[in-house]
Amino acid sequence: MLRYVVALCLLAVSWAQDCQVANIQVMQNLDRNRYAGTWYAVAKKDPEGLFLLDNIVAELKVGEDGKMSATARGRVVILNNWNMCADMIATFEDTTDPAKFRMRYWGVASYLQTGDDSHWVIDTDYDNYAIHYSCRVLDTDGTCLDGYSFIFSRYESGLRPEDQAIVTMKKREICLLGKYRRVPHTGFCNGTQHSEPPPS
Ligand code: DAO
Repeated sequence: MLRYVVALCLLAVSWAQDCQVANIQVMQNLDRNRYAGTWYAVAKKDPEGLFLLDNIVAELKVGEDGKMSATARGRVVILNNWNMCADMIATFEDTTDPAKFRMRYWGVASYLQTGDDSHWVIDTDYDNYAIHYSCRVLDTDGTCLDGYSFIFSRYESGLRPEDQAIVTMKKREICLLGKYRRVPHTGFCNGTQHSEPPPS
């Protein structure tokens, strides 16, 4: 029996490291009610044509029908140099895997980005960290050609030192180690809508 467990673990590790999107391991038995709540993005691997820059906070909710939805806010630059806080809304469509969703999103203002991306929960302990992953474009070899990933924390100040090792391990497993930038929280998007018009 032990032999089979070890073999399965080895298989899982090798799958996790071949960078095939289809083999990426996601959170087992995700409990969406525990995943819900406020998450601060503390690191981000950007997609091509990045959108949300920093001060990114997401509020996830589970409705009475069990469906997940979210609002998110973050600093964006539009029209080349107009700094503003984008208020975004997202709805999630379930799939056969409880940790894999389709996420449709749009801005409260019509000039903000809209999209329909995957939203995979790679890992979370619910109370401290969550690792999100989305591949937008698959390469012909099955790896991800364009995608993005957020490292979320329940704390604006960042990850607890004790969570760093597991997050680093997961970044490696999804082949994104070294691809993230820190997401600062400066208070730019706190309070009511904040925007700075482009210099004239
Ligand atoms: O910022 O470059 C980018 C792409 C991400 C766009 C996603 C916006 C909607 C955010 C909802 C997050 C819910 C967890």
